[in-house]
Amino acid sequence: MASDDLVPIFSSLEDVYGDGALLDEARYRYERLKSTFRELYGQEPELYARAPGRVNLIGEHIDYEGYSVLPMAIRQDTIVAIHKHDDGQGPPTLKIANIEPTKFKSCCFSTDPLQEVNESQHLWANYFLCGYKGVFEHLVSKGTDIPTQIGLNVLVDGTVPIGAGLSSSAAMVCSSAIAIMMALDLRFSKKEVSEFACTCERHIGTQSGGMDQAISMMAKQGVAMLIDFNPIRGTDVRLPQGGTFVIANSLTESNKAVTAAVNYNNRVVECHLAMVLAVKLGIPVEEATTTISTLSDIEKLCLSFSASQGSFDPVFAVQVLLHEEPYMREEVEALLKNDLQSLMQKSPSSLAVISAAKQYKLFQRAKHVFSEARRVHLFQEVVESNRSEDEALPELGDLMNESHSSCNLLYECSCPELEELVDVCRKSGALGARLTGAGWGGCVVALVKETSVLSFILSLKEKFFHSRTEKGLIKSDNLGLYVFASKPSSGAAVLKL
Ligand code: NG1
Ligand code: MG
Repeated sequence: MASDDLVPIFSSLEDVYGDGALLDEARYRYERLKSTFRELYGQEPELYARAPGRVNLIGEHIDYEGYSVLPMAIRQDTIVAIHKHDDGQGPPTLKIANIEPTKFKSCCFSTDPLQEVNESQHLWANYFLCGYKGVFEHLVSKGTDIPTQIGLNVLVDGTVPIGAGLSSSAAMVCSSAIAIMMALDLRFSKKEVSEFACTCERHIGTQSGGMDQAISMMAKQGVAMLIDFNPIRGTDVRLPQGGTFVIANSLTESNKAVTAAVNYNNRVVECHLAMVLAVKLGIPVEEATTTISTLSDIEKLCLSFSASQGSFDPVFAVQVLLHEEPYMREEVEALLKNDLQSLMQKSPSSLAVISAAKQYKLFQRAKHVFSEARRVHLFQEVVESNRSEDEALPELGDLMNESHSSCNLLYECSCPELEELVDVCRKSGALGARLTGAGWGGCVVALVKETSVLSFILSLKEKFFHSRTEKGLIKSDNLGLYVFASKPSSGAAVLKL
C-alpha cells in the first residue's frame, strides 16, 4: 500500500492482529474497551482506531534535518474507542478517558479546535487534543468546509511503553486523529495523517521530525520501511532472515514533553545554527535553486555542485567550515551579523532553548547528522544486497554500533543507563546495539542472531534487569514488558466491530 492510500477500515481483529497470542490479547483488549465504554458513557463505541509504536533501527536525530530514516512498527499500539455524543444539554465536549484511570486521569475539553494545548500540564490527553487540532488544521489547509463541532466520547488503551523512545506519543496522536476523522465522517490518506499528525504533535512543544507518525501510519506486517521526507514516502525494507531485533528498556524515562526544551529542542536549534553558519561561511547559496533550511538541503546543494566541481563531501565541508571547539553565542551572532532572538523568533520552543544554552557544539552535531544519514543508506544497501546472512548481519551490527557511538559522543543524547545497557547487550552476544528514539533514556535496540535470542534475553535479565528487580524498579514476572523480540508489525487502521 502506498502512502497515499486511505487509512484502511477492517471489520475483524484478524485483519490487523493476525493470529495466535497477539489476536487473543487483542480480543481481550477490545472486549474490555467495549464494556468499559458502556459503563462510562452508556453507549458502545461506534468504531476503534489503532496506531502502533515504532522502533527506529538506524537514522537517529536526522528526520528533522530532512534525512531518510529506517524504522519498523512494533506490535504494541494505542487503541482509541470513540462515539459521537450530543445530549443536547450545554455545549458539546470532548470526554477523554483511559482504560487505566488511576495512571491517566480522565479529561474533558471544549470542542473548539482553536483552544490552546496547555503544555505545562503534561496531560496525557493533550495528545488527543493535538490530534483533534490537527484534523481541523488539515481541513482548513485543504480549504474544505469545516464540519460542525460535535461532542465526542473517547476511551483509550495503550500498550506502547511511555517515554521509552518507542513513540507512544505518535501512536496516541495518530490513533486519535484517525478516530476523530471517522467520527466526523471524513476520510484521509495515510500520508495526509502522517503529515498533519507530525505538525500537530509540535503543539506539545517538541520540534520533532516526521518519522514516528509516518511509520505508525504506513507500516506493513513483515517489513521495515525507509522513510523519506519532503514529501513523505515509505519504501519497504525486507529485513534479513536469521536476525531478530530485540528491544530493551533502560528504565530511565525520556519524557520529551518534560525535557523537550532542554534536550531535544536544543539539538534542533544546534543543527539549525550549524546549517545557517555553514551556508554563511562557505556554501555559495546564490547559485542555490532551492531554499536551504536543513542540513540535508546543504548536502543536496553540495551534490549539485559536485556534478560540476568534483565530489563534495558535506562531512568534510563541515570540518572545514566549522571549528571543533564549541561556539559561544556571541561568536555565532558576530558571524551571522544577527542576534539569535530574531533568527529564531518563529519558533518559541527554540527561543526557550537559546536563552538556556551557553554554547553550541555545531561541528559535532552536524558531523553526527551527515554521518548518520550515510549509515542509513549503507544499512539499506546491505539489507538489499544478496550477501549471505553470515556476512550481512555483522555488517548491520557494525553500522548500529557506529550509530550508537555517534549518538553518544557527537550528539550526546545517551545517558549512563543506556551506556550500561548497550554494553551488556554487546557482551551478551548482540551483533550490534544502539539507543533508539530521542535518547536521554528510553530503549536500546539490539540485532541478535535468531538462534541466540533466548540466551541473549536471559543474559540481559541476569546482567541488567536483575539488579533493577532487587531495587524494586520492576517486578521480575513482567520482564516481557521491558525486553522483547520485535517483528515488523502492521500500521494504523480503523476497526468497525
Ligand atoms: P521519540 O522520542 O522516540 O518519540 C523523537 C522524535 C522523532 C525523532 C527521534 C530521534 C517526536 C514525536 N519524535 O522520537 O521525530 O527525531 O526523536 O530520531 O518527538
Ligand atoms: Mg515521542
